[in-house]
Formats: sequence, C-alpha cells, structure tokens
Amino acid sequence: MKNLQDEKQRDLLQNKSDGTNKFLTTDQGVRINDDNNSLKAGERGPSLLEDFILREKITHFDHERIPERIVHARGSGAHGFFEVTNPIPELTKAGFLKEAGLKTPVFVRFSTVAGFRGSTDLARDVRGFAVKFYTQEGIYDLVGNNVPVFFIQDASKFPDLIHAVKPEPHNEIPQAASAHDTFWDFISLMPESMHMIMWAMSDRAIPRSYRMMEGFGVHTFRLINEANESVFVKFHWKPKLGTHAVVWDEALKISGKNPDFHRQDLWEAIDMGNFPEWELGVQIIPQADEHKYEFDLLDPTKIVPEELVPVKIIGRMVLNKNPDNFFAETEQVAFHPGHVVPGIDFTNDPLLQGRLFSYTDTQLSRLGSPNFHEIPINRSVAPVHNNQRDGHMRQEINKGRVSYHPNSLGGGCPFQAKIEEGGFSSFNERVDAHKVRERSESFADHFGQAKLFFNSQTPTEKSHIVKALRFELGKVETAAIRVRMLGLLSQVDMQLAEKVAEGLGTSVPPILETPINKGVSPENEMGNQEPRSIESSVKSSDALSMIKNPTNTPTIASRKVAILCADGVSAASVMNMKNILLKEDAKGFVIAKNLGSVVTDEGGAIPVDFSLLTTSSVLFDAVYIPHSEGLNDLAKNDDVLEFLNDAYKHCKVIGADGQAIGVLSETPFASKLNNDDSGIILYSDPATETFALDFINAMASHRIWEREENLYN
Ligand code: HDE
Repeated sequence: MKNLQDEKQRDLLQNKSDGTNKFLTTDQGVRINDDNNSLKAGERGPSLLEDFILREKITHFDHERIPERIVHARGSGAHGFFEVTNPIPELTKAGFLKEAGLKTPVFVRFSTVAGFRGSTDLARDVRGFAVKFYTQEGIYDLVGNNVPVFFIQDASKFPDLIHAVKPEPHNEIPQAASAHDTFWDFISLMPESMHMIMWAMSDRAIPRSYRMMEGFGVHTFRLINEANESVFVKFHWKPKLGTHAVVWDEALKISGKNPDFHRQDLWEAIDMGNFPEWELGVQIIPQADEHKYEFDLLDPTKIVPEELVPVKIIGRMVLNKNPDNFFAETEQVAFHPGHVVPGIDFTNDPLLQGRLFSYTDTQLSRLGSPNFHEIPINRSVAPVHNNQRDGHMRQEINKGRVSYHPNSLGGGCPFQAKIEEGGFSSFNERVDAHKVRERSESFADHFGQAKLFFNSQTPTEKSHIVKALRFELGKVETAAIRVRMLGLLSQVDMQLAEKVAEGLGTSVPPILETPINKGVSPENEMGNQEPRSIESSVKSSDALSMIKNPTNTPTIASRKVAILCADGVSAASVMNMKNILLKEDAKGFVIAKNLGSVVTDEGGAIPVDFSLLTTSSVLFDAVYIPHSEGLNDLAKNDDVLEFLNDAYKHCKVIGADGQAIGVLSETPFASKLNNDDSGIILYSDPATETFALDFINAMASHRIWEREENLYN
C-alpha cells in the first residue's frame, strides 16, 4: 500500500497561486497599468461604463461572501496526517486502517456550534471536531464533536434545537451563547437532553485549546471486514496534551481580550512546530452484544462507558501544516458523515440517519453547486469517474459521448467495481418492520447517564457545573423556565438542583410538578414514551472527568508563561526561566509597561513581547515575576496587580524569586498567600534552577483548583 501522506498537498499544488514577482492582471490575464484610478471622462468627470477593470474588480468584491454554515459557522482548520499504529484488518476492510505505518493525509476543522462566523472562540459551547481522511479508497469524513453525546435523539428535532440556541429571532441577541430564554425553554421541555446538558455545563464546553480536547464520533457506527462480518464501533480522539479547560470568568475575559484565542493558539502551535497530536481509539462491540446493555447503542444521548468496553488505540493523527488560504480551505471544506469508504458503515441511529441527508443538502446552498466535490480541499485523491455531469462551476472536462450506465458506446465504462475490487457495499442488515413515527422504548432513559456523568466528576468539576447552571439560568428571564429546569436537574441529582436553586434565589419544585413525572404532559409531547431513569451499571468513570482523565499525563508543552518585567530586572532570572521553559517546549513572554525593551541589572536590554495594554493574564497559563534589586515599578502598577489578581483567581501558577516576592504583598490576594498553595512558588534566592523546576512542575498540574470556592466541600 502506497504512503499517501503528501499526496493531498501535491494535489492542492495545482491550484495554488503566488503573485510574487508577477504582473498584476485582470481575471482574464490582461496586465493592469493603473490599479488606483478608474477610467473617467476627464480627471474630475464621471466614470465610464466601459472600464472593464473597475467593473470586474467591484463585481468580484460584491460577490465574495458565501452563506456561513447554519451551525458550526466559526471554525479553524489544519492539515496533517493519520498514521495506523495498531491495524485492525480483522475488523474492517478499510484500507487506511489495515496496515501499520500507513499514513493518510487529513484536513481537520474545529468549530463552535452556535455563534456566527465572527463570534468568539471562547463561547460556552460544544466544539466540532471534523476530520477528512483523503484515503486511497475515497474520502472518509469523521464528523464528530468534543462531547460524546448529543442533545436530541431524533433528527427531526435538530432545527428546533438550533432555532432555540441561536440568537433570538426578534432582536438577534445573544451572540454565541446558550444563556437565554429560548434555549432553556426548549431544553426544559426535552428531558432527553439532560445527559448532554451535563457535558455542556461542564468545563468541556470551554476548552483551553483545540489541541487539548477529546473528539468523539458520537454515533455508533459499523466496521465491516472482508468476510462481510460487522461489529459496532465508537470512535474516540485522545489528545496527547491532555484534556484541559479554562475557567468561566477567564473565558468571558478572553472573549474580549482575544476572541481568536483558539484559532491563534492552533495556528501558532503549528507554526512553531508544536504539532498537535491525538490518538484514535475505537470501542468495539460485537454484533451479538447489540442488546446487552441498559442503554441502546443507537441512542446518541448515550455513551458506552469505557469500563464496559475499553478504548483500543489504533492510530495517531498529527496536524503539521496551516492552510494557505482560510476561505479556500477552512471555509470551503465540506464534511459529511455520509462520506464513508468500504469497511465503514452507518447504524440506524435516527440522528445519524437525518445527518446523512443534511450535509450534502447544506453544501448546495452554502457552496452553491453539486460540484462542491471539485473544490480543491474537497477533492478526493482517489480517482473519480462517474456519469454525474454539468451544473454550476463544473471544472472537469468529461470526454466522450457517453454519460450513462449501462452503455455499449463507451465500452461499458466507467465500470462497476466488484466487492473484491473495492466496490462499496452496505452492511447486509435485515430490516423487517412496520412503518411508524415512534421512538423505541429503549430510548426512554434520559437520566441514568446524566447521573453517571455527574457522579464521575470531582468536587471541583461539580462545583463548576453548578456555577455554569447558575450563570445560564440566571440569564433566563422567564421564571417558569428556571423552575422547570430545576425540576429536571433534581432528577439527575438533588444536591445539584438545590445548589443551583440557591444561586437563583429559589427552591427546587416538588417532583410531581416536573414534566418528567407527569409522563406525556402537554409540555412533554415526545410521543409514545414516558421518560424514565435507568440506573447505569457503571457508577463512576474517570474518563468522563477532565481532572481524573487518564489522558492527562503531566506536561507543559506549548504552554505560555507571562514574565512581568520592569527596568532593573535580573537578566539571570529571566534567562533561567526562559531556558527551562524552552527545554519543556513551553515559552516565556516578556511583558512590561511599554513595548520596546527593559534594561536589565547587567545593563543589557531584553526585548518586550507585549505591553500591559496589549495583553492580559487570561492569555497565559502562568505568571512569573523575576527578581530585581528593590521593589521596581511593578508593585505600584495597577495593571500588574490586576494581571496577578486574575492569574490567582483563575487558579494559575504564580512564581517570584528574590526581591520580586515583594510585589505579591501588594496584590489583593496577599492576605490569602500561605504555604499550602502549591501554585505559589516563591524562592528568596534569585535565578535558581530548582525554582524554575518547581515552577514548571506546578504548571504541569494545569490549575490549582484548591484555591477556588468549592461548592462541594
Ligand atoms: Fe452537524 N451539521 N448536524 N452534527 N455538524 C453541520 O453541515 C446536522 C450533529 C457537526 O467543520 C452542517 O457542512 C443535523 C452531531 C460538525 O464544516 C449541517 C444534525 C454532530 C459540523 C449539519 C446534526 C455534528 C457540523 C452545517 C442532527 C456530532 C461542522 C454546515 C440530525 C457527531 C463541520 C455543514 C465543519 C455541521 C446538520 C447533528 C457535528 C447543517 C441535521 C450529532 C463537527 O449539515
């Protein structure tokens, strides 16, 4: 099997253009002599219609926007490769999974769901995690999210869900936020969303970086082997840098300080050679186990706990190249869960089945033509031959008189592939049923796994969920919606509901008044079933917690440290820290009152990366104040004290050596400083290696959660 790693880049090369050392021309290739002045009747006269150069330029400009994605409009993409580490030929005939070491090019797009294209990266939201594999057998898209379940069980509710979460239609407020009445109105009437709500209110919805998110295929899919035997499969992406989040107050501030935070983080990491990496894992469920569990494998509001079916790692994905052009690649890429290759197939998950219709349909209005597969980023590296013809913007020039099958005039070509020749064939599933608009009884449990998720969280994480719900429901104006939500939350965990209620200044309604116990009430029109709670056979799962997550091996790779400096700073201290950070693939940035440079104690100059005006503590993972003789200007600067206060509040590591320790006694948190805080690293000797090592070890724990008010202590 050929190694395809660079094949997509070679393919894209044919469409790349670079104007360096070239003449400026019209779209027709005519060289332009004057691009600054339109053609006029006299220098002060009217413009002339015949000015084809002006007309072409303005016309193109007038049409340069396309509709943004109805969901996942805001996103960032990158190129890379997928490499098989543990092939599974016994389970699937998909060529790109069959051979150890085989590399397949990929393009990945991460996104938020609700916000418009220009919205903030740090919205509380699910993140899209869509991977396009350019395999030798055609395009395979794994169009997943960073959360393994979904809000709804049936595709017919998707437009309702999205209408509810998007800005309200009368005033288009709020942008990229679920904290408003229509969203919670809908959710409070959809008990099936409760598992997903737990994830969305957890810190999973405010990741530190796209590079520090897990990814999930969500639905159960099928793998099919050469013998046409099938197993069920759940897909998982496990990030090498661990799964980490920011805190909510930080997210809100980042949204103002740098709404491109995630986009820039991904871009810079790749630019600097810190290539993001994930392992691809599969949970395999034999056909015979289809009905073995207390949940239905076809229900997208359920996970398969890793305690029941472990995740087997089969490969890794590395993102190593930024796009050359955002529009051509990241905006025009068209994913579709229906893009599968032989060896991978769908299940009857009713959400997945609806998606199989939606994704091509949406490209028709977004990209404007059924020829969107010809756009370079969407083009397969496997040969494409068929009898599809024409349409807007067709690129391919199909030769010959035959565009139908069967034909004799074209010698029967292009000809069908037998299964042994790689022809796709669907899993031969027997379906024998009545045509009904119903939901399976096996989908009726809406609380069992919401409880499992909540019970798997650490006290810190539970506390964050309570605070998130207090924030979101606190923004809801209609009291009845809040009460309905408290009723649903009480079905997940009474203490959770009570703590949320306390923050809302109200109380949890008696169980009988909540829609769940009314069964099919006017408010709960979900058809034939009465929602219920089936206890999960797994009581707690570390994989569901970010803090206990087994993917979190301590590392500070690619993390950013703010080094607060003023004139007189110790050159030795700054260099000591910078060097140790570099050894760990992290980076220190010098921040001072003004740009330019600071003068060191040795009389040298250290260039300043950011002024206090242009950056903020929320854009860094930790803060260091290097030694300087006497208390320098830092201790008197309000911006510095705010910088440190935010870092403290957001549970970040703060370090100071030598006389810089004095700066901390000026901060609002000075009275809280004590020896038990493992994130405050103070060394009276300046520039020691032990200090820097202690600092980076503390940073590797990500955040010092003990500092926070914890509602579950
Ligand atoms: Fe999507 N979704 N979706 N979705 N989805 C789209 O397709 C849709 C769902 C996901 O970076 C749209 O090309 C329906 C689940 C991602 O370009 C659209 C339903 C999951 C992306 C669409 C779902 C996803 C999309 C909008 C319920 C996780 C961004 C633009 C039946 C497994 C891909 C587009 C990118 C995008 C429809 C539910 C993930 C409208 C109807 C569940 C990551 O076709």
